[in-house]
Amino acid sequence: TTIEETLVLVKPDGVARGLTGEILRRIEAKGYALVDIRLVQADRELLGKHYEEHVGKPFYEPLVSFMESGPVVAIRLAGNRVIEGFRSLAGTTDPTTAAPGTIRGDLGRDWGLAVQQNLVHGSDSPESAARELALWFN
Ligand code: DAT
Ligand code: MG
Repeated sequence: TTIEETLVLVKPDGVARGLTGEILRRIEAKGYALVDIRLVQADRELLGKHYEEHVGKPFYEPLVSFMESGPVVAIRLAGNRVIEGFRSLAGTTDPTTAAPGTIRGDLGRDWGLAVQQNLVHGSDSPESAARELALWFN
């Protein structure tokens, strides 16, 4: 086994729609351990660092505006290969085509909403996880 930690965010759409409990239920049912959890109103400085890989892309500004539109739930999550495992639980980026059985596939709406309203974030590598956990939990 390879125990890892990852950063999960329930994004503003997930919090506003009252889906935090359902998302946590899926995470806990998988057997992952909640190490720390907090409600955060993120500002542009934090979001700029969090999404530094996307600075300059056409969707960057709308993404940051969306992410600062309301509180997010930040979770430090631990488990065997949890970085890849949580991304599998979350489903692919666009809820329109995310597989059924995943958080984005089952709960993500396709009512003409922008793709950034996809309920959750999960770190994509051990390096990203370490960097992002330091941003949100220090
Ligand atoms: P993921 O969240 O699946 O890791 P990502 O890191 O490529 O996806 O992008 C970060 C977020 O930016 C993603 O959750 C939603 C938004 N996003 C990505 N690609 C987009 C696009 N082509 N148009 C609009 N928003 C996009
Ligand atoms: Mg990403």
